[in-house]
Amino acid sequence: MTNNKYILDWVKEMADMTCPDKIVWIDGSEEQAEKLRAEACSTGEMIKLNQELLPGCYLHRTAINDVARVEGRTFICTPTKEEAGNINNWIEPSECYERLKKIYRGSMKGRTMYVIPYSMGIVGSDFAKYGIELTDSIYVVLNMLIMTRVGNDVLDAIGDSDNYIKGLHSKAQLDENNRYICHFPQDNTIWSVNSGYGGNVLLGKKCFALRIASYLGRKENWMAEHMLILGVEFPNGETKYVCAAFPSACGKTNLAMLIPPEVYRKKGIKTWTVGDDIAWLRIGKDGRLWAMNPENGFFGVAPGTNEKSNPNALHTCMKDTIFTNVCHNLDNNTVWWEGLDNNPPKNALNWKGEKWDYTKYDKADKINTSGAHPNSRFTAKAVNCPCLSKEFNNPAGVPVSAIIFGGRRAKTAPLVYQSTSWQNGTFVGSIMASETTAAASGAIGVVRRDPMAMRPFVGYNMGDYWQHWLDMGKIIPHAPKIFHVNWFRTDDNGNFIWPGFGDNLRVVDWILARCEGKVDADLTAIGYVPKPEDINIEGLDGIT
Ligand code: OXD
Ligand code: MN
Repeated sequence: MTNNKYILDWVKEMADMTCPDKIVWIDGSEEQAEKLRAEACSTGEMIKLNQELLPGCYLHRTAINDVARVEGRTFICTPTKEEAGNINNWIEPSECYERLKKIYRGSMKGRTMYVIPYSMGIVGSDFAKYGIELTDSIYVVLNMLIMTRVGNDVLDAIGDSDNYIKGLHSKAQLDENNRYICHFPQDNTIWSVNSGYGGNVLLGKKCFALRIASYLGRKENWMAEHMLILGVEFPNGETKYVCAAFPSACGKTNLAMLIPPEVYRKKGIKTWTVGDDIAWLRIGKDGRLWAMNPENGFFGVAPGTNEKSNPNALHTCMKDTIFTNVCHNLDNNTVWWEGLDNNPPKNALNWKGEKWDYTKYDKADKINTSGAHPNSRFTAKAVNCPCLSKEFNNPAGVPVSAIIFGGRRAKTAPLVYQSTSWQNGTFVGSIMASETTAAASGAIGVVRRDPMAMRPFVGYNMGDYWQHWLDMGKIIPHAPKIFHVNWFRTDDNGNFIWPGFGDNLRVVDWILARCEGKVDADLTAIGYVPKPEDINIEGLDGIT
């Protein structure tokens, strides 16, 4: 534990308000985690899956009304509305604290409050940031143990300072009308109540590593972005890194874990995953922009993940994984989701825990007829990823050659183009748009503007965020080049034009060649576009 007075006083104050029966400090040990898993299984909060086929794997179901991030109930609580901007929801901080205190009061009665000290980044390193999450959910504890670096060494690293993010989460009654995900950037505080869905309650992820961190980044001259980090290793042994920002459920995990097409593999080109969702970017001593992944695991979308689309993700989640809201195959006590294979289980429970009849599946009504919820997830350890980069634990991260923006657009946006400068690239990021997905509640498939894929995640005014991008451009001596991609264009019959998945490396290859000045391009009104012959389509069926 700790003697840190700030921490002890704050834990006491929160416990006095929420009234848990007991308080348990999470120490990061396997022994404690195992006890919690057993407890969660004994209460039905988690189901232990077939340990021969899926060692260390569990299934959890959230409440039916609580399956995605709730952007309408997510608030940035800065003293003035201008600081939060006109895209974020805003409540004045003292009003918000008062409103939420009423909901939190007594909400942990009969429950345990867990104290989770966690680090975003390598504990003790220059660029790590620390948080403590208080929660009444074992599911949250077990997910945080996978997604972040948890334990007593974090308390040691915080020492006697008050420099840590104070997160309070209570499931309360899971009442959607009183669900709040609130950020107080000036107070280093996050309060989340009445939800049990990952994106709302694993406070290290969206709440800290994006919303609070983007605010800190602006103050401290760095950037927190909704980006994957991918390494491409060339036969000469050199590895180049790109960061890519796509909105939720648009294939960041797939690009981060891609397997090169055969023609590339034959040439000895390999790809490595550094991160699949969040990048913290700062200027290195060499004047380049460096990216590190503050997380320690993947909270990936399950549906659509299969041996072809993303074998690396599939292998990553074959052990030590918590599955949420997927379909439960009762014949062999394993899990299934739409798009895993063509063999839906005949004897199964759907994501709601009801008997599921796969023959009734209707694509137009996925929520009610699918086995797995469209936003069902796997929480899996990064160390289990077969293509994890050897730089994953490098506290400084990796130097970035290119930043890629992209969205899901059936029409309009071309396969790839390059901006003409950092400033123009900032503009390209700012006009990003994408068709909405199931990762957030609301309509699906509608084009919405999602600047830098950060619309739901900027912890302050979007206008100031763009200014921060422009300001950073002035102080990065060797800035990455900025590109835009769209894997999702369709023909008039609605079929995808580009094969996507591993073949996206062909586009990344062009991007890296551009960064090195190895390939020419045509300057158009939107920026540089490739000459058709410069995208390598060798071995690509059906494209000539
Ligand atoms: C996520 C999201 O879970 O963006 O990564 O919703
Ligand atoms: Mn995300």
